[in-house]
Amino acid sequence: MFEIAHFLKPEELDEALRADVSAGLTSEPKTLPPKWFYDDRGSELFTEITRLEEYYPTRRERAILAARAGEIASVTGARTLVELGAGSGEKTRLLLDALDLETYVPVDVSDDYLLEAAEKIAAEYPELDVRPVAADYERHLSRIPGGPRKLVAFLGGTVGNMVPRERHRFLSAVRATLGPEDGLLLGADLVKDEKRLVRAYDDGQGVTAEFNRNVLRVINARLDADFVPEAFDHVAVWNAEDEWIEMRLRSRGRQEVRVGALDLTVRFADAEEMRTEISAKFRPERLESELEAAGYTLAEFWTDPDGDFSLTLARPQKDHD
Ligand code: AVJ
Repeated sequence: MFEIAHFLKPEELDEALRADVSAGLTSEPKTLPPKWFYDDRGSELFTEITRLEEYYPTRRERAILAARAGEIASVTGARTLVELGAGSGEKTRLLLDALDLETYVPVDVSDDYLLEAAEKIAAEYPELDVRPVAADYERHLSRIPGGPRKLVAFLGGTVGNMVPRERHRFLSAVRATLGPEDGLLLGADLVKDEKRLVRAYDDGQGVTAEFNRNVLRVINARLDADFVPEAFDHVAVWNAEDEWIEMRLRSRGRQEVRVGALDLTVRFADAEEMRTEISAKFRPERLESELEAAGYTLAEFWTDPDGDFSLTLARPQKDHD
């Protein structure tokens, strides 16, 4: 029906994976970036996570969007919606129903998912110009098409996957794509009771554990590696100093892993932990100061009734134009 604009050639994606895995597995301590969780199985596992009783963020953000979509429409007058990390699009519909849009630009790295979601939305909203873009929103922001009265949405709390320095760079790069009438709609999870936070990342059914191990399956399949996913335990801890959840994989015993495509042999000590994700949680003041430092002013700040999750509407600072 339509084509995806590809800013990411499959070779580039492969090259980025190789570079990340090679750097991560040879550093001390070992790390792997979370963006490689999301092959088809990883995306399905994440969808399963969003339905878990313990995992509150998706439900809370949806509640805020349901309550505020009308206000978002009237305050922004948005005609163009650019959604970064578009995913499955359930929450998107709340925005599409409320906004009076001409153009919808879903952006995601995983293009199978993207095309499927975009086709469904195009069928449901025949008046809407749907222009899916396969891109890495950390690298290709300036090339993503826009339109008049643009609202850039970055939902789900994915901003928490970045460390503060990366967040600043990312928020500034988004800011650089905004005109004076445009805005950023940012979903961010909030600091709360440690027990609830840890449970949200270490559920009783072990879905998050499978999601975490899935990154090893992705590396096995794409880089000809021989990780035994079951030989790693899922660990979720609250880092109180940095105020983020860390997911790690802990080696059960000593083991040696071969990554064929990198011609690399990696050794794990018994109980060695490899970090696979951070998920930062915010205090409202911090969110505001980070947005201000990146050239925004806070137009609206909403939470759900329990104050679990936040949705911020930020606008470009006037003196920056
Ligand atoms: C999709 C990045 C928002 O950090 O909460 C869920 C991913 N990791 N459970 C998050 C995730 C473990 C999720 N984000």
